[in-house]
Amino acid sequence: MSIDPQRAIELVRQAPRVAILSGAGMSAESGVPTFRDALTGLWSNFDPKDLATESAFRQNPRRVFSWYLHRLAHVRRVEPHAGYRALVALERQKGATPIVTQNVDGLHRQAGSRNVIELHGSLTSFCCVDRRHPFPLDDVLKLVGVNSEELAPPRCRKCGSWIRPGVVWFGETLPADAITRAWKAVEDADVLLVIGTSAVVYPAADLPLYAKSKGTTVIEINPEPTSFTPFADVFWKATAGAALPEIV
Ligand code: BJW
Repeated sequence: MSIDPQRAIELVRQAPRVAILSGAGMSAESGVPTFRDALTGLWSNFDPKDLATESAFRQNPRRVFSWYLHRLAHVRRVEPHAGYRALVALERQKGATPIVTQNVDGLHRQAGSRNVIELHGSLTSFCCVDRRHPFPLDDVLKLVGVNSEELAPPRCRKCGSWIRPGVVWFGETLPADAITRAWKAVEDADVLLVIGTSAVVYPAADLPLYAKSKGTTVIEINPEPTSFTPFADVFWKATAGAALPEIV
């Protein structure tokens, strides 16, 4: 394993096809909290069992819905940083550069990346909890800023069940189409850049290992080592906002 950033830059420069796997660290410099960073991570203040499972939602829909509404309002105020813009430039240089993201904040698209695969859904999509009937974002946005600590979610107009965020909670399967596209993107790539993920949540955490098994070169960009680091071809100890602009 190399820790030389120049090696990473050279490998990306020479690769005809590059794919990206991003996690919460990608958005940290835009002001979106990660999940597992000590002190600042969302799970350092909240227990995922109370907020990121369907049973938590059914037990306390007000609490869970309000938490997601709060996060939606926050991500609507933030901007993609220079690292995001660098990935847009990389797509221009290389052609299709699939970005497989675990993030639900929509910042890759907002920056202008066109080939984004959202493994864990999106904070801007809503549906009902019983039958997954879609619910309009505009009707949810009307509730942002309503002065109430814990707001009841709206009801589905078709079946009357609660409206929930269109994200993937623990114990739920990932969207089949996103899975297929993500695994294909990694299979087709010469280099996979793994940016800002602790690589502990499955099945996303399998992707870098799958890439290695297919002979794809894997470069990890993260200020902290992860359990995947020993398997990376290059570990670039840096933030996304510092490293990615250097690559392009
Ligand atoms: C920087 C930085 C900077 C900081 N620049 N970097 C196999 C083994 C064990 C368990 C399982 C398994 N297969 C499935 C499971 C169960 C479970 C799981 O993985 N559990 C593990 C925690 C043990 N997986 C699931 O349940 C998944 N579903 C599934 O497998 O379905 C099949 C099934 C069904 C029924 C039964 C069994 C199987 C679904 C997972 C859904 C995850 N959902 C969440 C919430 C989404 C909604 C929301 O946003 O609220 O997704 S959890 C949370 O973790 C979120 C993230 O996408 C995900 C990954 O986190 P990520 O992105 O890695 O963030 P962090 O915070 O962990 O790491 C940040 C990193 O950034 C750190 O490394 C920092 O150092 C770094 N960083 N600043 C660059 N500036």
